Amino acid sequence: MEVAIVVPTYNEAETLPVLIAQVRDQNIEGLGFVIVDDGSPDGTGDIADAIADEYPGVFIVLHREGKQGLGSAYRAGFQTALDAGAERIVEMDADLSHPPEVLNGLICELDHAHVAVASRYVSGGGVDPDWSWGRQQISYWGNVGIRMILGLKVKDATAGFKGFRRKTLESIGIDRLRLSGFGFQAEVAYRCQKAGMNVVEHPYVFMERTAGKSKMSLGIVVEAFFQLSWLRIRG
Ligand SMILES: Nc1nc2c(ncn2[C@@H]2O[C@H](COP(=O)(O)OP(=O)(O)OP(=O)(O)O)[C@@H](O)[C@H]2O)c(=O)[nH]1
Ligand SMILES: [Mg+2]
Repeated sequence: MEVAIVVPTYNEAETLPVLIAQVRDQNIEGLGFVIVDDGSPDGTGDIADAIADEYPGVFIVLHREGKQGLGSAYRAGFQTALDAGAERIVEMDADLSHPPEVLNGLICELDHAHVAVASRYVSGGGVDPDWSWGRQQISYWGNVGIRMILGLKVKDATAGFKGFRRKTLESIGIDRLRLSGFGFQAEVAYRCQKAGMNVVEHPYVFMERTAGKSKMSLGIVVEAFFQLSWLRIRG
């Protein structure tokens, strides 16, 4: 596979097939998927296997035992994509929050950038218009707070819709990434900045999930703030 779309899943039986169909509709050359399922009780892993059987050579489905966190799923997925020879690796959520129509534009950015961040906070980007004012503020200021803690230049530090050149992941070192939950995305952004990568932001509008359940909780956010502060101190 030339372009690997890495998708971590935990109980996304409803949305994963829709996401895959929408991504395939984008006619991306050399497209492949790496699905990382953590034994979803709703059968997402079996659904992924069934779709993979329909399109031989396009999918790699990793089945891991029990929920091990988003960061750990991405580390495994990135490594698998590299091992499969992918030159461009894109991470995206399974819950349709990240619109597949953005993929071609995002991947094209990698012609001239090491990292392409799909961004809510550049001109043309945004969040679901149905979000309440309060929800928008929490998301916006949470992002500002994390940028301040880590000294990040990238405007959207928390969303997990990004593309990387193969060399980028090789040089930041997947093994070095430590954070498992919400902080993982910011940790990746921090490592890319510290390694001197050229990061560009490409606008998109984040959509609220309409099916399945969020894995986000206040505990995860608080944990991320402590972990990211420690990351900044430690370097
Ligand atoms: N394999 C695996 N996937 C996970 C895990 N936790 C979350 N995911 C997946 O990671 C993606 C992002 O998780 P979400 O629950 O949507 O988190 P979020 O987008 O930050 O939060 P919402 O805005 O509430 O949706 C989804 O595709 C999840 O299914 C996990 O422990 N293991
Ligand atoms: Mg989500």
